[in-house]
Amino acid sequence: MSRNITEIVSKYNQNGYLFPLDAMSPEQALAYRSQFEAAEREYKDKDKDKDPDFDALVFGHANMVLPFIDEITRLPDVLDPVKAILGPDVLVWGVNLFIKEAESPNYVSWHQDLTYWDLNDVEEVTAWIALSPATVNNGCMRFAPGTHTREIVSHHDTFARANQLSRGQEIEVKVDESETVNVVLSPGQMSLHHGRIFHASHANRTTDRRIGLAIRYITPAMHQLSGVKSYVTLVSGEDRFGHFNLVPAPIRVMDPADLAMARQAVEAGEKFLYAGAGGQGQRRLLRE
Ligand SMILES: O=C(O)CCC(=O)C(=O)O
Repeated sequence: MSRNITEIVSKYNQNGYLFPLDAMSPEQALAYRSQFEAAEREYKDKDKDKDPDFDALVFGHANMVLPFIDEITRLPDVLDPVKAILGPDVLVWGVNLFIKEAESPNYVSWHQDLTYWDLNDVEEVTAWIALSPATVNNGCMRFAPGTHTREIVSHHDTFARANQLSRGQEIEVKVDESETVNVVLSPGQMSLHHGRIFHASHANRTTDRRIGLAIRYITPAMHQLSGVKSYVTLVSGEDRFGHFNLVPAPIRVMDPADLAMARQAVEAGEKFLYAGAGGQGQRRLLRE
């Protein structure tokens, strides 16, 4: 898709999403995937007992502990369309690595992102970058066009084991599947989506992993309604508000100082992400 900024903004505003956009070359995507999988081998499997938080840190704040993920959040081809939507001042509020293992039943139920994020406004956009192919068979995202114009609808928590969301939350509105679109992406391509769009994804029925990096960009004018100061990185322009804790780029892969900061970020997020969940949602990713 061409990089006509006016077209990007108008299509995004109309549908609540936009894809495919080129975030990087397929070769670069493969190289980032290899770097991530090397870090997984080194820290997740080997040191699981030493650092049981690997999954929680990497799932929610990979950009704070893995420099190559921070680098992706700052790539011009990723940031330019985001800035067209949000303006020149941009923070990264969170980075979720959504991995569906080969032949895994894990899925994502229909939801609206902003439901539990405790943010006061909708000046947010997610860039979802494919580090592997995202296909119908391996559980690419699906969007319900135009639903970003709706307010946040009721969700209920299911805590379903195979649901990859923090509370297994799903919307209580019937989604007409025939009117949804499959967000099929090649490695290196990305989609952009609005924080109120209805979206979901099926299980992975293939023999390879499906790896997507969901970067949550917000403007510095936003704030947490609860007063919690979340931990963010400034990736464009300036922060003239001071509503968040600004975190520097990580020093090296899984550096202890960065890990300590990322742990604080996880703890801050838990104050609102699991509010009202009766303790059920706490670090549930550790058991997946
Ligand atoms: O990766 C997926 O399948 C779902 C991602 C998602 O829900 C999101 O990025 O908001």
